[in-house]
Amino acid sequence: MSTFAIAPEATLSSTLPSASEAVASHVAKEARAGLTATPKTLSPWLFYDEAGSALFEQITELPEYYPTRTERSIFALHAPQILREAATTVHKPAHATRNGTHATSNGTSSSNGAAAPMLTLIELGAGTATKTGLLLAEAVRQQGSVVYQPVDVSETALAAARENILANLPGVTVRVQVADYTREPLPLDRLPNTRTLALYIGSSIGNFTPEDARDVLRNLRAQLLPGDALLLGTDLRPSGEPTAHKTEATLLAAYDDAAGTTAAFNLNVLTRLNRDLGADFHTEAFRHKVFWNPIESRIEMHLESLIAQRVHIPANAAGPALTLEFAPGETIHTENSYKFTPTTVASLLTSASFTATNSWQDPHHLFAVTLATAI
Ligand code: AVJ
Repeated sequence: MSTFAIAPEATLSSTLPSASEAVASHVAKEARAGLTATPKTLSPWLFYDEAGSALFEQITELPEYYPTRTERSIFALHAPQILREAATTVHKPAHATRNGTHATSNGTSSSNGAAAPMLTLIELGAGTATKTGLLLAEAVRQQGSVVYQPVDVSETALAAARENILANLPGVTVRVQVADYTREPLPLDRLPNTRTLALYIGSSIGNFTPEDARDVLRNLRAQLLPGDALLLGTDLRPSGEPTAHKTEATLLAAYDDAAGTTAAFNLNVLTRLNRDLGADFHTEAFRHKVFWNPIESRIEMHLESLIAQRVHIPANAAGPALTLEFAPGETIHTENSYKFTPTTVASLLTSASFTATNSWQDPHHLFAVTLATAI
């Protein structure tokens, strides 16, 4: 053991704004814009400070929160087919005949005898990449090795992803990229005879309005070549059929669990603003509120003010001090989680110059994983 250690901080430059300072001013700007709007809103990315990220991890293990484990079960069952098709699907022009054996399939596997291209995987909003392991392991099985490029705003999540993959998945080369995939370009490393498979899983796309979702996919599409693939995970809306396993109640329970973890996750955003901005929210004067909006096809999460109250935010880099007035029952809209049908997934993909070639659902039609080709 060494007798002395250098503090890691000693290696950091003090002349440039640190990543955390950049985040802090982004928080200040976002909170100011959202809380001075009518109705009041806060962007869901504000949930994910350290405590919020830990609470989200807990949510993914709740009995009521089916999306994570359901998507994982789809990968566990279909990873071989998903990766094979991602590597070999040839986009056929829309007028090509198909025999209708798969209603959602309009691509075919190549049969020209040429070696399938190597897939390089990129993942948008990778986080700690826990679910991606099944796909990476299968990619290594099929092609011997794989380059994996996780993109996320969280440097610490990416570091955890890299450690976890290096320790558990030989054959995977990890190239992390710290970026906000909703706004920044995604520089891809492209080697000869490779095809990119972009992963956008976990129904993360569900946080965006249809227009913003289209723009996120267009930003991705701009970095891809025709023939590259996208694997999109989407939560499904209840079909409304009387025998359906998935109902509005299934959705409401997933976002308002008995243990109160989702409530804590939602309320934590106020604790974060108290800490990061010196605001004085009384979290016990707000309650977690969830409802299904069938017109917009989304779950909405709000924080409802239980009383008439004022909240102060001191002056900061984003502007002067603020006093926020809350009427009893007034809410802050903190999250939308859009729910899809195979048709709305396909048209979203089309609007961003992708075409769906196949999709997989769990037996209860809770969740869908759709493979698409860049056209
Ligand atoms: C991470 C956006 C997919 O919408 O289900 C979970 C976030 N919010 N419980 C979702 C979330 C409340 C989650 N996404």
